[in-house]
Amino acid sequence: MNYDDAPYADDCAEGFYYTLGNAGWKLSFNYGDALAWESDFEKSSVGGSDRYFVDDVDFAFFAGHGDSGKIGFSTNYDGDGNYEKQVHYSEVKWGDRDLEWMTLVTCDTLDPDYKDEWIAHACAGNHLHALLGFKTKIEPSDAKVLGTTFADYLLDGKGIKDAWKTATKEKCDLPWWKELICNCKTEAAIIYPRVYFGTRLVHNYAQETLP
Ligand SMILES: [Ca+2]
Ligand SMILES: [Ca+2]
Ligand SMILES: [Ca+2]
Ligand SMILES: [Ca+2]
Repeated sequence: MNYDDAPYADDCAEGFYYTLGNAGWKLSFNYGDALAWESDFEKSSVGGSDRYFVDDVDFAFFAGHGDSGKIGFSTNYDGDGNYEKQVHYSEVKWGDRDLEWMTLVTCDTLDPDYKDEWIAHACAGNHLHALLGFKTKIEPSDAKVLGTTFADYLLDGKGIKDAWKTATKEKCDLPWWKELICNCKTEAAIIYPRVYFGTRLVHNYAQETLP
C-alpha cells in the first residue's frame, strides 16, 4: 500500500484486508507508505523478494499511485537499478509460488496498450489466476469503500470477475469535468490467462470464487 498523497488508499486496502480477515482469512502483511517496498512485488531475477511477500500469499491487494504498465512507490527499494521506485510489468512474475490473485487500485496501470506485456510477464507460465485493476484514471475518493465492497462481493460468493466489475461499477465514477479532460470514464480491467489443453479450455479463472 502506498498512502503518500493518495489519501484513501489506506481505507481501500485495509477495507479489503480486514473484511476478509474478519471472515476468517489469515492475514499476512499490511504495509503502507515507506514500509511498502517495490521489491516485495518483484521477482528474484531482478533482485526482488516476491517469494517472501506478495507471492507467499493467495491474494495481494495494492492501492496507491500508478501509470500505464506500472505502479509507483515513494521510496527506492529496487534490486537492480532499473525501474526504481516503481514496479514495472517487466519486473514481475506472479503465482509461480503461491499467489492466485493480484489487485492494483491505481490509475492507468492496466492500460490496454500494455495488456499483452502484463500477460507475458505477470502471468508467465499461467500461474497467476487474475490481475485486477483499471485501464483509466480513478477518482481517489472512490477508492475509499472499494476494497470493502469488493471483499463483500467475494464473500457473497460472486466470481472474481463479477465481483470486481460490480464493485467498480458501483463505486467508481469520475467527476464530469475529469471525464471531459481525459475523454474517458473510469473503466476497470481484469486480466487472466485462458489455459488450454489441446483445444479444450481447461481453466476459466474469471468465474473462480473464493475457496
Ligand atoms: Ca528493477
Ligand atoms: Ca522496480
Ligand atoms: Ca513470483
Ligand atoms: Ca495459493
